[in-house]
Amino acid sequence: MTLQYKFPEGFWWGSATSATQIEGAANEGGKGQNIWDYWYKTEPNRFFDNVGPESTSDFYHHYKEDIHLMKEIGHNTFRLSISWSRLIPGGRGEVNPEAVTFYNNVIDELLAKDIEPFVNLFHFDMPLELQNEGGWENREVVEAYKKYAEKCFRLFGDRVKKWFTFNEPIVPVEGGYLYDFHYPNVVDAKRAAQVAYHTIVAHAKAVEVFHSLDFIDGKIGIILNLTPSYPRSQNPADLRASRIADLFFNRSFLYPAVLGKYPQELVEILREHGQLPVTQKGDRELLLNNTADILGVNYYQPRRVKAKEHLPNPYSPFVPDWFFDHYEMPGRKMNKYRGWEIYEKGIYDIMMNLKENYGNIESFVSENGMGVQDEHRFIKDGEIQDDYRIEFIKEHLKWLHKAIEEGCNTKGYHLWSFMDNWSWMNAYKNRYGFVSMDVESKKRTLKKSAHWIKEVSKNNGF
Ligand code: BGP
Repeated sequence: MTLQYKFPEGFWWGSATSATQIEGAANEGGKGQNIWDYWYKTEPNRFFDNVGPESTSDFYHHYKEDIHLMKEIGHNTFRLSISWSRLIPGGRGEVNPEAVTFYNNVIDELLAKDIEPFVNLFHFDMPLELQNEGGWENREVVEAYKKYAEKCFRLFGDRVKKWFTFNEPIVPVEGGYLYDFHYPNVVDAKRAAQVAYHTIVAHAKAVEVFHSLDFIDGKIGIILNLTPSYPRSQNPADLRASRIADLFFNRSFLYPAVLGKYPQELVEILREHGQLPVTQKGDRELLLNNTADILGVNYYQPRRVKAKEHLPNPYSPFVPDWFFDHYEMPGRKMNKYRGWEIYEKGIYDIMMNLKENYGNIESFVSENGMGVQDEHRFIKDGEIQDDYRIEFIKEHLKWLHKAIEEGCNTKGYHLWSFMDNWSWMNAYKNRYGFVSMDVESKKRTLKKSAHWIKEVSKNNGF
């Protein structure tokens, strides 16, 4: 068979998930509470259809069946996250033996099926007790995280070779401290900056510990959601707006995680507006000496911006949007269900940027996907005919292929997500999986895209 898009030998085919979104068993197996368990209990009506994280996809009890399906559809890699509050209830102290057994079982089952586990340590799920101490605003929580990370490396590092410190660390900053879609629902840029800063310090500390353990021979990195920023026009005001959006939403994490320092322009803007976080002596060296070995790129949509039409009210709370307005490009392609623009070339632009400005760091697409509402409308002969998802993946893969041909150090593609899952405030509103999951019965059924990806993975291209 002649393949038009052939990927390099050993390309990582797989999908991504996170503990809170798939495990369920939120009150089982000795797990402690995290902010999602708590927020849902206190404000259930903020969640789509009032559905919370108690049972989700019940991976906790179905992991064998799920890993079997992963194998069935050609995965050679799979991303999961460890739930901090499951492994160490309360966030500090003794590990929970039932959690150790569970994660050992999952890792061993994956390896038995020749699926390499990619393990992420933090996916939005702060243990409640630590949030009550201030969460990432509190420097002591950074120390607790470092201990948790070390525990994970010691428990599972003999078998897990790809580690990630955080998934989308900017999201709890935006959601929790700027735009009200994560607990603790605060709007305060200075606190947001502190949270962002402490997250990066925590990342660097975990990298430092990881590299100090001589029995470890894997790699450690971070997963960032990158939204390439495109200006409305080439006029200087639009260009500046786009540059600042990029500064806040991409370079704020890319720079320190990959280059080990903050962009000077960001520091200056925050200083000018009185928003600089508190730092400690030695942090600068810590960041510089502990950059990521590998970068996961989550890409869903670009960010299109234009110059601000009205000056912000200087008495309103400072937010990054003071510097730009969002711009809806005429004729843009949309995922109308999720309300996100589809721009496949964005993946290529991200990878070329990593090649040119970030030392061509080893990377992979760690999330990309299409959330669709009421997918049962597309069932035919018992199977969801998600041709739109196949098209979506294919078009992104074409651009990824081009990036690789042009020398980008890109090693794989993970769909968000393996199966339909509980998605924070959106609960089950948008379905993302290769595998559909009946919320009531928890029955798993392959979608058309699952059969398609099986062929693509087998042939290493299409
Ligand atoms: C990413 C997160 C995932 C997942 C995905 C889809 O930002 O890493 O956890 O939620 O987005 O998001 P949504 O369900 O909001 O469409």
